[in-house]
Amino acid sequence: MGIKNLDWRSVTIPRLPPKPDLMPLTGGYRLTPVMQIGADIYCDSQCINSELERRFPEPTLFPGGAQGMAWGVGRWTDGPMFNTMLSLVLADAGDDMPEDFKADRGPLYFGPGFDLGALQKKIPESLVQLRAQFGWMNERVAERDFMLGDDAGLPDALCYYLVWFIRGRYSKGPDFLSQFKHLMEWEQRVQSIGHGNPEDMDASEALSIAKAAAPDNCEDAQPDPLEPSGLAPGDMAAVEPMDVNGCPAVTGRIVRITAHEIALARTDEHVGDVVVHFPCAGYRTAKA
Ligand SMILES: N[C@@H](CCC(=O)N[C@@H](CS)C(=O)NCC(=O)O)C(=O)O
Repeated sequence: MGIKNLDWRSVTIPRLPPKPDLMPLTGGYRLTPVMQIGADIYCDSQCINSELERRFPEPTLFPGGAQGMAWGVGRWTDGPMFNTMLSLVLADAGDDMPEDFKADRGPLYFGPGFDLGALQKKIPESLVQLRAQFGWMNERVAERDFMLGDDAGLPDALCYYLVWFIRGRYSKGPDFLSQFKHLMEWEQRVQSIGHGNPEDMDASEALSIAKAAAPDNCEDAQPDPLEPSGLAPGDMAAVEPMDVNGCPAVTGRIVRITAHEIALARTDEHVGDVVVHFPCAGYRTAKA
């Protein structure tokens, strides 16, 4: 939002399920963040960023024409690196974590056999892994202002949230980060971009907006003969995130399916007809 200097409204959702005002919009997807534009709901920051770039192309998230591999940075920062960060942060918080938070996030990220003691033994290992990977980011900005050059882009947003997370959520975060001099200078530059122009909004207003709007039913969407799953617009499908455990699949009628996006039409008594959009990378789709 900051890179594109957008005006937007911010609805704070609960940290823990049930998330009763989110479920009517997403049909069961519980992760944070979710973007709503009218009756179109975009799940996962990958899908959100892609839609923002499509609707608001300038300034681009891909300065220098870097689209393509830049998306792959997200499968690293949002995948294995985020997981190692969580392992460190949960282990470090230990018994200071509220019980309900521990009981939710532990199995969500580490499966039903989640064992806090085992994560605590792995703290040095996690730090070794993170030192190497933050080291890569640090090198990348040693001689340039942003990850792609003179202007901020998607990889800056993807890397920044990990720096923000470890600084604020790991008790020794500021000390740990102090070894990455260039990254800390870059952190300041990213912070000064800001978040565009957010304004708070009540969840109830977001639901009313969805109810009053008509979703993009993607009427121009064509079946894709190369679609590996054989699914096509009109089929019922169920979509679930692959990086976490125990998240219910969202079911709906496919209105668009491409190499990068799957969009499902659903109806809910609180919000009427909506279309829920997911990225393909990192999400599993099955016929329903
Ligand atoms: N791949 C997702 C990951 C989202 C994610 O893991 N978000 C965390 C918050 S940082 C989350 O949803 N935690 C559980 C929750 O909020 O219920 C994305 O990029 O949007």
